[in-house]
Amino acid sequence: MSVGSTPRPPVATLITVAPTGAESDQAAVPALPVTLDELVATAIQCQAAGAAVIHVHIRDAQARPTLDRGRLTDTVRALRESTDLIVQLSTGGAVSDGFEPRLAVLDAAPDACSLTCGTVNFGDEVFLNPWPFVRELYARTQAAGVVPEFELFDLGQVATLHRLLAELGPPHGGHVHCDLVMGVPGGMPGDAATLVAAVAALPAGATWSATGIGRTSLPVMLTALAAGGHLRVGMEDTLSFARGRPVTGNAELVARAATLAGLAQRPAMSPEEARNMLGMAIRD
Ligand code: KMH
Ligand code: ZN
Repeated sequence: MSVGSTPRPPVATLITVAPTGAESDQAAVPALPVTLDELVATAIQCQAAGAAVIHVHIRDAQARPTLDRGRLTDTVRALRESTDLIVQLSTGGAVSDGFEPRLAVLDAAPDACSLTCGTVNFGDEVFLNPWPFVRELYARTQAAGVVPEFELFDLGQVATLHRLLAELGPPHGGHVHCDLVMGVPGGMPGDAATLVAAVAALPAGATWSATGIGRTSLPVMLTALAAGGHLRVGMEDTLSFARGRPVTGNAELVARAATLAGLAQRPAMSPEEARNMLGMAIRD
């Protein structure tokens, strides 16, 4: 039997950690990192466990989600001082955040940012991303030299990604990298058939990771590895490590992802390898 026509998957796996998010409350989830010190400590542990990118939401002094510019700038600086991780700020924020503060996230000069390509029901709420906002945010990433990660919650958003690229051209760095966010109540389901359909619709040459929310975390991770994709894990997306066993910290989610990637013969990528893949300059 010949395997000559089977395409080779990428050699290594990019692991992104999303440690905090905007939805969980530290009072209910004590292991959630909400202060800058907690976030930096988490980042150091997650890099050691195999992460190359950190997707960042921050909190205020009361541990509520915030897009405060000073805090975002301090966060980018602190993460750069303490780790080699690619710092990706969330422009999604919380569902209650307005468009202007979300656009202003770029003023904190991160390496990268998330860029969701359309509106999606989000549990009982709505995560608003109308076309004019998506277009404006993308144009600002190009002007600011920030590498966007296209967050795709459903297949319609893949069509919007194609429209963005057709109208405004390639992203800063020239490489398209996407994250399939699967299993959000209101978005695409976190299963193998949906992942395969979404990947088939992506622009040619794009790389992608996948994130399974809640109990879809493991099936999405295993499918993504099998399909040649990269991984995002973290307490933004998953609070249970296994049935009846809460996550004790982000590093154990990264460590599990790195173990599975290693078993798939696609070990975790270093931050420098990730920068190369994403078309980013190597940091001094
Ligand atoms: N917190 C969600 C409403 C992103 O970070 O870009 C949006 C979100 C996506 O988490
Ligand atoms: Zn996020």
